[in-house]
Amino acid sequence: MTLLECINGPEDLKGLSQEQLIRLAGEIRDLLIETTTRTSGHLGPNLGVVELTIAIHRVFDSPRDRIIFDTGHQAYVHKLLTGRVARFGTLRQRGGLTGYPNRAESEHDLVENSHASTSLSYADGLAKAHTLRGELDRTVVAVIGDGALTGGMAWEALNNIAAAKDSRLVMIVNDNGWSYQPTIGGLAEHLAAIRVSQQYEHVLDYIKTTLSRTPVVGAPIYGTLHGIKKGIKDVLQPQVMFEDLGLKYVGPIDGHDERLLETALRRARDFGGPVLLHVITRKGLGYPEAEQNEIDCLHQVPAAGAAPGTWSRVFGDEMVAIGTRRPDVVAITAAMLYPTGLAQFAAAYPDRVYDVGIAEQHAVTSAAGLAMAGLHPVVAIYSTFLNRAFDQTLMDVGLHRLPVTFVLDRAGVTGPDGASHHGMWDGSLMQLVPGMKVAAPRDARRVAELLNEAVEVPDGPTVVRFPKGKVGGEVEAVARLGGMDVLRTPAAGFGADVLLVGAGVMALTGLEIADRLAVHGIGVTVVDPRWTKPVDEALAGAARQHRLVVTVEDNGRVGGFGDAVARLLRDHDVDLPVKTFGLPQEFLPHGTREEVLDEVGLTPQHLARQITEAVARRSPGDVRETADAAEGPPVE
Ligand SMILES: Cc1ncc(C[n+]2csc(CCOP(=O)(O)OP(=O)(O)O)c2C)c(N)n1
Repeated sequence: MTLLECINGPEDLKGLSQEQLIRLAGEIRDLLIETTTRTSGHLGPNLGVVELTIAIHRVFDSPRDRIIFDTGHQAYVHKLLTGRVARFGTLRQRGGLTGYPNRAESEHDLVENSHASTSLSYADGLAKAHTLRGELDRTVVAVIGDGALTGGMAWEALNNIAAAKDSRLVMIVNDNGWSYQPTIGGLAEHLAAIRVSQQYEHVLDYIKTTLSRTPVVGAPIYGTLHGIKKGIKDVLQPQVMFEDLGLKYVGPIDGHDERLLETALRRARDFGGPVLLHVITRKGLGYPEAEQNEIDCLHQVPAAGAAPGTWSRVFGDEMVAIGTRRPDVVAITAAMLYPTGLAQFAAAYPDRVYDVGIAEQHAVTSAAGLAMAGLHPVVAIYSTFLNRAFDQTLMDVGLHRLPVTFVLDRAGVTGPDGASHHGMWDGSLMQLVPGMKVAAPRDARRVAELLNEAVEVPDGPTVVRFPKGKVGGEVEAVARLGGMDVLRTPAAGFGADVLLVGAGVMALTGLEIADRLAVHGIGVTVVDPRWTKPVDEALAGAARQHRLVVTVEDNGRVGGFGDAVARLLRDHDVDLPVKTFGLPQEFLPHGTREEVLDEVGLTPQHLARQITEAVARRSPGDVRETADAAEGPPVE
């Protein structure tokens, strides 16, 4: 039995010797590597926080003390130390452990949202509540990466935390110099300056060795210690920005020296007010493939880069072509140059790409500025992360009718990252933005086509949204209807029973549905709208020639494309039933994309059954009975 297998909770860590802790760290790293290379997952970040997480759980008393991991992708070690070793092999698998903290899994998990830069705000609120309720024995611990610290929310929180002098709150800045790529921006440079200040480090070493012999007696000692250090910092550059904000700053500390970490954490805990602990770690430590990976230290396995054959890569290739023709086209990424497919554009036009850090709100309003000055920005962002910049999209871009193109990768069900990563909101949110045009390509050829159309729009924002993963085969249109592609008309001898409008890749699902419905004698016209906003008026005329209208989209059902189609038909007094299929408006669990789609009934088989039943209800004699019609669970 390994040492790790004997750890059923944080209390089991407390009696371990220094030598055992080193062994434990090795076992954790082995398991992290063995598991994530098999299941996929965030490897580099977790290898970097092994000692830090051990130290946190030895010093603090979770769950009475509250531990929050910003973003949560680096919480695997925390999972292992809080009773989940036996289940770790199920990581990110359907029904298995989630890839982020999860309240259903453990009382030690508090925040499960995997959108970055929120931890300090949660921590601020928790600590204030503890103060107000007189729970002065509780400490809140927030672990935030230097990447997540580039997000605006983190700074709003710091501003408030600095003023909340009574908050028992320890902010641990886990500084590995990397986000997905090396962290950029003024803050990153500042942290780097602190890190490389050799002279300063030597002095710290001296202080560390001297003071680690000093018994920890709480705030007074800490205050003295802090005073000494601040004095030294004033003499030795660089000047410490955090202290200028009014925050107690401790560091930098070697984040792989477990003993040292414990000492610092105890002092921070006992200080009695907010403390910022600056910890230096190495992303990927203990796995040479990760340590030496120049792209992202194996932030994720398999790599999140835009591999050949993926939607992101198709987009990236087309961006390079557009860039040659259009010198006014520039690109913006929020810390995700490789995953969004912009790396080639950056290589070809290094001065025309802006990595703004994990700062989606800033990315969008900065794009507004670029557009105001005559450029055409393409903001490449994961669908789920655009949520954060909704107001900027609505007011700063939309209201000003600015030509900004949003390329929303990972739209629809994404898979193993779970509820907070499914890109199922943008299709509805974008319907709300006046003047916004939204395109949903069904295949690679349409990515290029629609992206080119989008960057030609001179007087308002556009969106191009596509899913995660590999792009499928190309499907050519058989006819054009307004600005839409007709992919299939009812075969000879079939009536025009159903007008099926499938947004983006769901148009291809529509073709499979049509095949299945043909078995029941139901004639289907399949249309790919290409642009899901505004809805093409030609749909009203086409609908009149059918008996049932069906929409299918890879987005939440509420307020999405289907609802927009139904509204258009009502507005044109088309009195036909409309069935709108999409994702149930719920926080969907993790699993592969196929598993989740199957679970929510967004597959050809489930949908064909629903549609067959709907047609049969209206004209029972027209539907041929087959075994298939009875298969499959009901859909919402
Ligand atoms: C709002 C938001 N934008 C983008 C991401 C994607 N993302 C996940 S982890 C990460 C990098 C985080 O870097 P850092 O906080 O330094 O942690 P590290 O992985 O280096 O430990 C990014 C950009 C996200 N989770 N949330």
